[in-house]
Amino acid sequence: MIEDYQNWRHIFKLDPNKTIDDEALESLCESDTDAVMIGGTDGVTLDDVLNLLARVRRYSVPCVLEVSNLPSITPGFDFYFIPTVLNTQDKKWMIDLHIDAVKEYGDLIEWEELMMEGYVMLNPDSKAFQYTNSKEVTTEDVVAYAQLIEHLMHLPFMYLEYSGTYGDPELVKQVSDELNNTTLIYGGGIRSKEQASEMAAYADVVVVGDVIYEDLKAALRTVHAVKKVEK
Ligand code: 1GP
Repeated sequence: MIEDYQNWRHIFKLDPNKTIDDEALESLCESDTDAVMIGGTDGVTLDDVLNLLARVRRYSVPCVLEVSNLPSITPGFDFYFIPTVLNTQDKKWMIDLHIDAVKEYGDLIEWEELMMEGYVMLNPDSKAFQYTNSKEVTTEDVVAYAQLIEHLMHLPFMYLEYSGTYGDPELVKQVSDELNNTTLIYGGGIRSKEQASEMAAYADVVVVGDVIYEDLKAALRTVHAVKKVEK
């Protein structure tokens, strides 16, 4: 059930700026993953998003747009996940783009389909970190972000974004200990089922991205690895 997003454990994130053949896409959509998320950092165009949406829609898996820019927003997704980057130094990525989007699409928005993700960028070498002009943070900072997200902002999701590199399980555990109502998403550098299980012990949802394009079989193995772990 689509409404069960709070029980999701595993998501495949597809980058509209990368190519994937039909066979690979079918195996991902039928892998027992809980959702396919379409999102990327740069080069995300409406054409590519629409194309991928239409192809994922052949399958019953829920499909989420993680909004990265205004022109590529389109109807037809089950959910729209809206990042707000908490450690950016440019408030464009925290609130300004959101205001622009509401001004442009306000009347068309089905608000119950929108979920905000409190993002913390944790890999300074990643495109996402640099693109959003984020600043480096300590573990203490991240724990404070978690408290803020849960108790003051009441966001549905907190996203620990290690994009491209495997993160620190101890930090993920500490953040997890702070959150009761906010769902914790971990993403970054998962290349094996062992890494997927390790993060699944602490994060509610594990996102698997790049390895899809590098080693599809390894990517597919992460689904079961995550789902068999009790959190
Ligand atoms: C990226 O968090 C996701 O936004 C997944 O990271 O591509 O490193 O798997 P990877």
